[in-house]
Amino acid sequence: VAHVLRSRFRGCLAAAVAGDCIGAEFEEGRSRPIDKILAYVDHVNKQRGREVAFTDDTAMARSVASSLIQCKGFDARDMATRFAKEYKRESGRGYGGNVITVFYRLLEEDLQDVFEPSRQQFDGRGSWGNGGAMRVAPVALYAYGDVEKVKDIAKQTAMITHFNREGYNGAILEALAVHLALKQNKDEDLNVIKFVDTLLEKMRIVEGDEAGGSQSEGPNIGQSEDSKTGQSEDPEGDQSEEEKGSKEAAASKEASLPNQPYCAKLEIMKEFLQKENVSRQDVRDQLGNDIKALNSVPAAIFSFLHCMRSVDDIPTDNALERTIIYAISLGGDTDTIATMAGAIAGAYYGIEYVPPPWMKACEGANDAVRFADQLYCLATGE
Ligand code: 8NA
Ligand code: MG
Ligand code: MG
Ligand code: MG
Repeated sequence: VAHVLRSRFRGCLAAAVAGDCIGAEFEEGRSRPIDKILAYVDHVNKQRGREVAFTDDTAMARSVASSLIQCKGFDARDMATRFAKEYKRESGRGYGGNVITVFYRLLEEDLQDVFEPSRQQFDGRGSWGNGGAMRVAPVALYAYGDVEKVKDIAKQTAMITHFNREGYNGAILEALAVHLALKQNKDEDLNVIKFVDTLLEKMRIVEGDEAGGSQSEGPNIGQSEDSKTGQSEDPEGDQSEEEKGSKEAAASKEASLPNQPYCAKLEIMKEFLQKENVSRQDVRDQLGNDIKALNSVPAAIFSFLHCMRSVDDIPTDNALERTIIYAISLGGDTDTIATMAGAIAGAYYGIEYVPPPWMKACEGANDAVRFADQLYCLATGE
């Protein structure tokens, strides 16, 4: 069992890298004809020596992973500094247009509060871009044993650059999807509807907790994750099971309200998964495919679930490969949707499903395996 889990940790980070590297070729394009994508994948498979470069998605995921590993937990200032220094070192990785102003401020020597630059983005609204979600997979690995910790660290890692509720909630949803994929028993067929229902149940609480609530409180600055593991700080710790139940029921009634936008998209996803045929145009129109977290995390999760079965115009038996190709074929923010879909698929299928030519061609794929092994040690104590 242990080697299976290790393989899934590796698969998660390696497939995330592959999705970014291969997806980057098609970024910003309108929907691409599937033949073009298949031809490009063919070309990648035949690469000899020359690497396919990763972009901001992987650059930032590497900082998330190395910070968690070096600090043996979440340390906001350490992670923020890694993001900013990495940007300074290689600024040409295709970063989002506004996040770079956060990086410059994070490099200021007299900065007191690492969340302050992010909080000030867009006149205090914070960024709703998918930059928090695209890099979150290592968090799901590190916090493997504890779903509350997955949510908490996912939110805080995102908030370093993405203070808008849609920005960090997208990171929470992506982290939960990776977490759930890791936990699936592969001896049983994965029930795609149940998978979405589980995410819905969790996101109703995430989005319900905050409905109408202030988002200006922010996380506990400078507090290391280790120093606040006390159960007493669990916000639901003093509630009875009954109270929790009624809270869930109330939240469930509100699921389709516009202040629970991720739940609304998960409901649409369920409808799509129950249909025999769903066109890519429907996915683009209703789930989205752009740089907003809300318009890309759902598309990534859908790509994974949709590609459990064969897809007519993608002639491969490898479901992980199919997932990444399908994610790219949705067009729009292709590298980011493919990296997020890849992380989920890799966490489910394991490293054996990542095509060896991709491991060879994609820059940083072998580093991803090393990060995964270190996170595996931290998460399991092995
Ligand atoms: P970000 O935080 O700079 O956000 C990206 C963009 O979203 C900003 O430049 C704004 O135009 C817009 N935006 C975000 N929040 C708001 C708001 N509250 N009000 C108005 N506009 C807003 O960057 P990020 O880290 O979220 O990165 C997101 C994407 O950018 C990733 O896909 C990444 O790969 C990169 N990127 C995307 C493309 C593309 O697909 N078009 C191209 C190059 C780079
Ligand atoms: Mg990118
Ligand atoms: Mg790019
Ligand atoms: Mg992108």
